[in-house]
Amino acid sequence: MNDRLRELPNLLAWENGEQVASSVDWSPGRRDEILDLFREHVYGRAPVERPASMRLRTHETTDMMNGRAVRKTLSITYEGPGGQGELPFVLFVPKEATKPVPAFVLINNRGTGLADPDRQRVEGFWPAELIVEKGYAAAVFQVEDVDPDEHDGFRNGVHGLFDSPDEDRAGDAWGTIGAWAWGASRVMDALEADPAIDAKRVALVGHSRVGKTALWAGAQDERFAMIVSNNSGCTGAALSRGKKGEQIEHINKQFPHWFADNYKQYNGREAELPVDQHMLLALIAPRLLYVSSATEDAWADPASEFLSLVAAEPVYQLLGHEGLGTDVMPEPDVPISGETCGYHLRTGDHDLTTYDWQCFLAFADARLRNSLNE
Ligand code: GTR
Repeated sequence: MNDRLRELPNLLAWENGEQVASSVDWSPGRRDEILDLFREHVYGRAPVERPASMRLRTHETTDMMNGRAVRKTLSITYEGPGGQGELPFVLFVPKEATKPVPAFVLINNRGTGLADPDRQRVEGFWPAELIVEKGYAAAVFQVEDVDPDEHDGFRNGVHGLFDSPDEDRAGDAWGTIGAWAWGASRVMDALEADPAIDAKRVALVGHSRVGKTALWAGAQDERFAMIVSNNSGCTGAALSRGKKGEQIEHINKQFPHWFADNYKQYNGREAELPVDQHMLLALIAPRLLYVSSATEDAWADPASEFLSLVAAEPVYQLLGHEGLGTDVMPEPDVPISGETCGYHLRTGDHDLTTYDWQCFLAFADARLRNSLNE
């Protein structure tokens, strides 16, 4: 056993030290305890789930991709004490589909240029044509439409709408990653309402800061059948204890708005955190989970991303499934998968590429189409 695994908080021991005896104790049970620890110490608590005021509007339906897909432009509106918000998103649905199709949702933090809804620019970051060709719907939303990626004192975006402006901000109030995860759940609400979509087979994908977001969204919202976390590194897939590259202190200093304020107590004190990131991955069990790394992405630390997936395996097993099924890190560009989890290490830089998507799609072809949800 890798020595780093011995240092981790025990997934299968209750906070009072007793062992989790069987799958019956997982959910409701130990799973809720872990989820609450992440809310309290890391990502913060969202003050609202689906707002009662939420409305969905379809603005336009257009034939695209040489008639192979229909593009829908939609928006979700909601009201909070601080005013009204609007989250636009785009959805391509394969045209030849005769029944509801599974879908891939990309959370995009890199601007519409890399996920162009008009397809004037086609980039590997969001190969919507490839996704559609494989029989999936492809949806995308922009993070800044939910909450800006800057430290604005939580005045703008959904924080401005739903947080109480009068009170001091609580140590466990949601940060920006929590807000983006909330946005992903609202898009899921919208997909559930669309008869063209098989909402029991929706995969949520994020790269880097939104790879962290995809994991947090999947941990909280069990409607997502598959989560893909690409190069998510620190406070994403990677274990914090013993991590190389970016550490908690770096991330909290550079991005003070991403997490709950409480998380700053753990700057340089990883060993004192009551959780580590394998516990976040385990919250996705028994659903499908794919983690991907890149050889040049030392800041994210591929070895710590891989080991985290290995360390989540006991929960998949507790629930009667195989996770990744191995603790041997594969060579670059050799994707591996077990019954419910997949992993690859791409040669190259911190990025989301067509190769990564091909691996996600191959995994989904094998696992999501016959997912555990049925
Ligand atoms: C980096 C940050 C990483 C990662 C990345 C990104 O600067 O340190 O945690 O989130 O940004 O989103 O590209």
